[in-house]
Amino acid sequence: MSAGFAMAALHNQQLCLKVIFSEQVNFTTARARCEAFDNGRLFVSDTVDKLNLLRQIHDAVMNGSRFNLYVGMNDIVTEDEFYWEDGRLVTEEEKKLLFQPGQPDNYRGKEDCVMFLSHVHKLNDCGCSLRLGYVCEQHSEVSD
Ligand SMILES: [Ca+2]
Ligand SMILES: [Ca+2]
Repeated sequence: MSAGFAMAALHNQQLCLKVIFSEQVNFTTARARCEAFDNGRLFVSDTVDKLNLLRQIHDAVMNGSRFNLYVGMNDIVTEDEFYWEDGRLVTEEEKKLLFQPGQPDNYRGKEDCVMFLSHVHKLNDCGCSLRLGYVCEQHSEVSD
């Protein structure tokens, strides 16, 4: 595991996460930063349990501050066709469970990236040029 990653166990799964808020960057930079770690990518936060875990880690490291964080999902290629960073299409069920009610709304036609809203621990689609913190994971599986 690279420096700064925290290991967490969720059911039978080991997660290796790093929340970065010391810099606020756009989506492209956040993604590149995560991919620079061994087996790194933006966090595929595809269950409610993972969002709750992210909230716990966020609250533990933020010391009362709040930062919205880029996670590993976007609809950059085709509007309203969201993909996880592992290449999997986001299902309608996942959207319903993980997004804040009323989201994703592609507000002003310009929201193709996704952030973790730290105050409600749900997702919201947002502009990719917003400067935010981000959360990376180190995954063990081979992705292609
Ligand atoms: Ca969009
Ligand atoms: Ca939105």
